[in-house]
Amino acid sequence: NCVKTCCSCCSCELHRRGVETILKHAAVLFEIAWEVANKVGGIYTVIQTKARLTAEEWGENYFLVGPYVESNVRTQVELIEPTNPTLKQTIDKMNSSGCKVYFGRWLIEGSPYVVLIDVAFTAWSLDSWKSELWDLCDIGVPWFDREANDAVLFGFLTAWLLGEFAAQSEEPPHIVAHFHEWLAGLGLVLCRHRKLPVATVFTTHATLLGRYLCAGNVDFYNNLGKFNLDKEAGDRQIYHRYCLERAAAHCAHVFTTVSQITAIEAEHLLKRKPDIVTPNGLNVKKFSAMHEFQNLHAQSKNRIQEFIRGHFYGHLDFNLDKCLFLFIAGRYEFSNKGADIFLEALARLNYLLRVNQSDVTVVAFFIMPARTNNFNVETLKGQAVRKQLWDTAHTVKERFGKKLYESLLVGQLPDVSKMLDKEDFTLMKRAIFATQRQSQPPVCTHNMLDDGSDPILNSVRRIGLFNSSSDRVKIIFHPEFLSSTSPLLPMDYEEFVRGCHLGVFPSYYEPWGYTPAECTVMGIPSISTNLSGFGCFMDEHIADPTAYGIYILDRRFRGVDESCHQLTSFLFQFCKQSRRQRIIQRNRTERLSDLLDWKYLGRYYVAARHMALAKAFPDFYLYEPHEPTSATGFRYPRPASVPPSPALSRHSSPRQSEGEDNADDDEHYDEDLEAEKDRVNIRQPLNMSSKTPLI
Ligand code: G6P
Ligand code: 1S3
Repeated sequence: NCVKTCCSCCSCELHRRGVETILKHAAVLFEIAWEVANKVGGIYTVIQTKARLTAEEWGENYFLVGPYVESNVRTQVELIEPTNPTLKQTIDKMNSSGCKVYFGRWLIEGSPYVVLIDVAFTAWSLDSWKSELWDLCDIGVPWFDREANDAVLFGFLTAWLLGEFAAQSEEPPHIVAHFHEWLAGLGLVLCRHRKLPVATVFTTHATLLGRYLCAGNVDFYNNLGKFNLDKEAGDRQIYHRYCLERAAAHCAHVFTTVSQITAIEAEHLLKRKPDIVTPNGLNVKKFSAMHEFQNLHAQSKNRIQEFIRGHFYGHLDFNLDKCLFLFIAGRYEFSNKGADIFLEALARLNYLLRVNQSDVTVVAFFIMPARTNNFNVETLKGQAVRKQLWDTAHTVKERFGKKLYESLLVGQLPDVSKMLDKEDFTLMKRAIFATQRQSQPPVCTHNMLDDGSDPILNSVRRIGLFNSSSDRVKIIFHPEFLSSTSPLLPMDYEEFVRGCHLGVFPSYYEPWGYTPAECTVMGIPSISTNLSGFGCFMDEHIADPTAYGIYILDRRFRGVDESCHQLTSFLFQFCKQSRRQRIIQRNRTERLSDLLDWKYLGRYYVAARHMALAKAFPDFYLYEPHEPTSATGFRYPRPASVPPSPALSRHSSPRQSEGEDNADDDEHYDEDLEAEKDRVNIRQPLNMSSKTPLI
């Protein structure tokens, strides 16, 4: 009966036989996370994008388990009767015992089944479950920590669900339960304590202590092994959460995390070395025409330019065609996400562009949600003025066209001097007068509630980048996530990213970092760091990341000032590129998408599950990882088609000749053809690497 189950390659004989064994034993997979059908943060993206692949692999035997949140269910979930008879009995039994458990299909790609548990409905059990938790493992959860209370309820309820499912099954079932993050971790601890027939996997997407320590002023990476963990957790009032996280990591058959850097962090802070690194993927959309994403860039850029026309009305003394859009986006953790050094580097870039008399203007967007009191008047006025100018131009054009038409109708060429009359000029003058303004274009688009203490605004005040005419670097802080229904910048995040030139994510604490990954699959270059999971992953898999538009900032072996200097140099080099070089670079960036596709990265999840099955059911499964050798390590080569780095093909001066910068846009299609030659087939099993992800 015993079948060897291979590791991570998805296509070898061992893998095939492993999958057959899972099918034969009708193994069932439950994936449990607080962010199932519940968008809170990055874990939602992991679960939501991965669902299709996992549903394809496990079919009817795949169930996601999350909290029931009515507003989410109304918009994202179709509630149905449970399809699996055992699960139906389980849910019926729980519901008749005072729980509220729902079953449905999550309306996302792959339409996976979801089991949603209303934790509030069972809040009456909180005290007894907390005391059971205390008796079991001395973890006391304070009454005021709402999130931890939810974690207790969710943990007991998921363990109940799995236990009931096992009890209802006729044959001893083979269950795999994959738990994400500390909020779901207690369910795993209880499964092990109750000795349920469940193969458990625990994935942490960051460590609690790591996040808290980095947010303070701590030299985190140089002191990883030196922290007094209990004390640090206690000082931050997260000791109970920390205990739940650590217990889950230790009880799991298989412990995983999202990157090598977080694996090292986990080893020190949770005292368990992860068994496998499971990097985060995305669903990569492939266009039938390879240059389609370039067209999308141009379209979205036009829309951002429109916004800029309004925002800078009265101060549009720079050439929009030579304007580069940079952005940083994400959770507002000022120093963890590197907004601090980005601002400093922008100040230095401003100086460099000015002394080099560059004709490039940089607009840097900060998209980080903060507490606000809606848009400010000045920002809204800018868009209204732009609209008025547009309407005026349109009206005059209509009147002009009518006169022209009438003249042609009577067989005469128009008298050009009479085409615009006094009324037209009055209209136009009025519109131009409306664009006069006394103030500078605002840095912030909203009324901030904490204006005086806001870290971005305070840095802007310190470095003095107030969008004045002499500045070559302009700043726009949009303290709210983007939305296509916004009256100001009506674009969703994806459209906005496509329209920008460079994403800048110089994070200090970033277990993975979806933002630069999203840029990559859309063909937009980005800056990340060697302290982010994404940056380290790309560095390992690409021979010359910079040539592909993946700039990796060194924040590990350099001081803050040096990192800032390097960031400035990346930005300045980027500003020196011609349009043609940017187009070539975008083509190369987009070529890396396959590397970030779940179709490739999903295999590490497969490996984790197989490993857990082999540990929990050793009579049925055997896990045999490939020996890592340097020959099996996968690496994108330097691009062969053109000089490897735009830096090498750049001009010695920041001023490009007009001809060069206006290079025929069609030229990038030649590069598209070259791209096919360079494209690396990462689906070939030969290139499958267990080198990095398997620690
Ligand atoms: C894409 C479009 C081109 C456009 C170019 C602008 O490649 O297909 O038509 O000229 O983007 O690139 P830029 O880097 O200047 O925004
Ligand atoms: C975490 O979310 P965050 O932005 O708080 O999980 C994400 C998904 O694994 C990860 O990409 C990110 O780096 C972590 O920090």
